[in-house]
Amino acid sequence: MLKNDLLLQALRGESLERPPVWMMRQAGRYLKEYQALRAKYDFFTRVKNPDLASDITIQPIDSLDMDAAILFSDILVIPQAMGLEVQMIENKGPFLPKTIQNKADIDALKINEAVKNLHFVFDAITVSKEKLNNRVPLIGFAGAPFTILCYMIEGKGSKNFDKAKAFCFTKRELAHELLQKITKLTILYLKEQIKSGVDVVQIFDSWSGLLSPADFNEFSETYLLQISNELSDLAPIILFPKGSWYALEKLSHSKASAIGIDWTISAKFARECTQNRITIQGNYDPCKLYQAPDLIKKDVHQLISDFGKDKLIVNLGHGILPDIPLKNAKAFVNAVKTYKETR
Ligand code: 1CP
Repeated sequence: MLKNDLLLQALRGESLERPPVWMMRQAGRYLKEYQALRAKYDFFTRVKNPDLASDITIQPIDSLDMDAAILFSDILVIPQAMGLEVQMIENKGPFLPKTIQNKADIDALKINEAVKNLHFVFDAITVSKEKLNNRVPLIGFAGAPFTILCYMIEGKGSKNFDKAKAFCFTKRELAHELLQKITKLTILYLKEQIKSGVDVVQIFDSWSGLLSPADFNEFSETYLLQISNELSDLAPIILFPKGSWYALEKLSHSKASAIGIDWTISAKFARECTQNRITIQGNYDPCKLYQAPDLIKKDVHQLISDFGKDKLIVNLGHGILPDIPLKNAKAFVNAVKTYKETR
């Protein structure tokens, strides 16, 4: 039994004294314990060694005491397991030397073998659960099919992912073939993560906000719904279609348990669109963590009042930045823990 299951309660929509809190990218570079391992081992060694990955997973729980851990891994293990080379270039980000261009490239992508190639993730989950010793729930994750397609076509990070979008619009059938293949593997992958012990799964659609509402329906939502329909009986799901404010209403009718939002969406708008049908996760601007701790505390209490304390998971609107002082990250977490309704 979990000692702290606030996150699971919030995902079930139960009324709580205060909402749970965790931070996207909480297992990462703003922690000196992480930097120490980063200096010794390259990125994919950290990801693929279950002992290292699980140590990094629990670092933020030990030092900041969040209400949930998220597995240290990356969304790009999926293209890698399907057979594409993925390099992580120091201080720059991912690079895929060979991108997907045509039908033969898509046909060559593996699915069944890919699940076997991902066993290091399932092992890291098992070891993380042991090290967490039931303190808090463990969140597993995957990239949304559209976001994974972005990297498979573009080959690296990009501001607008023009090539990836051009592929979708000019080679529509191939794009859907690729999205469907990624979806199939993602469902198998997340089922295996749940079997290995994750309590919740989050789907990161980091680039869905680059799409118009109609294109989002076609290239992203279709696949997010397939994933939620397949998994919702097995574990609660958090969908994070970053920037896709127009998707809130429709996704609030999906089988997901929560929707993550970024800071461009107001609490009022989010609650109006979703009518309390679903828990909201978010949405503090990660740049505001540069402010002094007392201002962070004031903002966080305001955020909770604006959304209401129930059906809320306090988080950032995107990942924590690498140079945020630890005391500021702590102020964020502690502000949630000291929140008391003043009515
Ligand atoms: O230490 C380092 O220098 C590597 C930085 C880093 C880290 C800490 C990368 C490279 N990935 C990660 C871990 C990671 N990635 C986690 C760990 C769990 C956590 O603490 O949250 C998660 C959930 C991810 C997911 C991820 N990877 C996303 C989706 C979330 C998001 O931020 O939008 C994306 C888009 C990636 C790709 C990726 N991996 C790494 C970088 C720098 C990037 C982004 C590249 C780009 O700008 O396009």
